[in-house]
Amino acid sequence: MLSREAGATKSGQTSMADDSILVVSGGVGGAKLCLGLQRVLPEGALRIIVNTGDDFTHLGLYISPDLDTTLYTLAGLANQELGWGRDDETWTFMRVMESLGGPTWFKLGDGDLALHVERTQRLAAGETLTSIAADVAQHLGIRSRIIPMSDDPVSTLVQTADGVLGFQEYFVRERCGPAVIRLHFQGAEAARVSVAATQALRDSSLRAIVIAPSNPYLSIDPILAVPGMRTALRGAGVPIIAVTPIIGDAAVKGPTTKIMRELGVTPSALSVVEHYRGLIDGFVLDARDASVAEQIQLPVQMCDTLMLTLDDRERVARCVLEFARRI
Ligand code: GDP
Ligand code: FO1
Repeated sequence: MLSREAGATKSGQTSMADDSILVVSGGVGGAKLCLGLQRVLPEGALRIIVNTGDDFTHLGLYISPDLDTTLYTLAGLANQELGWGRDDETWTFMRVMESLGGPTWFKLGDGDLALHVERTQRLAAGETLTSIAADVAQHLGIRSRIIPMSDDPVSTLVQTADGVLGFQEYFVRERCGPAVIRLHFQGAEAARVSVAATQALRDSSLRAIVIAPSNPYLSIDPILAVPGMRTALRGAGVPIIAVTPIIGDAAVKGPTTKIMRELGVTPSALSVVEHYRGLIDGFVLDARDASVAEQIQLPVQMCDTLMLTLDDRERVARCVLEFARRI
């Protein structure tokens, strides 16, 4: 069950998976694990509910960073160096924009631009983000299902001492500099869990839910803020496992521990467990943090969670699947 080694074969367009795994994910950290899972699972077995709280409109274009990081990563097109956007990118558009005195704080590569233009005009024509993501995934040859958390607008707002910032203003323009006082997921109260997410959670093939090693505050909380999402996750009746995004007292990348400190939370894997307590049934802890395993008071799987290489991503994926089978 659940692994390619267990007998599944590569096959055609439709899902051949008898068992499925659903990952709840943000951008770069989540996509690393998703790539590992996609590589070790049978085709079609991976479904991913992705954060859309980072989405915004820039230069008239609808930008969905976590969806696109997931799409590019699973298609093998991701820019590993930047952690966002496409590999082998060119930047003529940005250079010309700069020469015209236009805004350059948020960089759109020439190739990446095509996806934003295509999505923006399809949204304007009435298509849903879900259907566009599924279609783009198919065009990129991705066999996993990439599902936005909602088709309704949810925007993460960051309250800082200097005022409230839109997520990308905080993250990219201000480089996460201002101290976070509070996060607000604007629109979440009225948003509905996407139909595709609900279907994936009700699918009788579902065997486990994995909360990716994503930023709990910026990437996972917006997903959990959509009314009905927590109930749907718990209601799926399968083990929910979170993978630590923290090793020791540090994040592998990004502002996770800075934000934890600013919110008055001790940066540690234990704090991540507390954040998810009541939702999760088990926790994947980094082996370097073995000394805190006993304090977790939930089933724990230890492994080296650092994913630098493709082999690392597959190793962590196998570790998660083995844990899912065990609990
Ligand atoms: P973003 O939306 O692009 O910021 O990406 P995510 O929220 O999905 O991921 C950011 C989180 O991923 C950070 O807290 C990182 O510590 C974590 N992360 C990134 N790479 C790794 C890794 O190799 N191993 C582990 N355990 N966590 C990672
Ligand atoms: N991140 C940056 O740090 N600088 C950028 O100029 C930038 C552009 C960009 C364009 C498209 C896209 O999908 C993502 C982009 N990101 C950029 C990533 C950024 O949006 C964040 O990493 C995520 O929102 C956090 O998940």
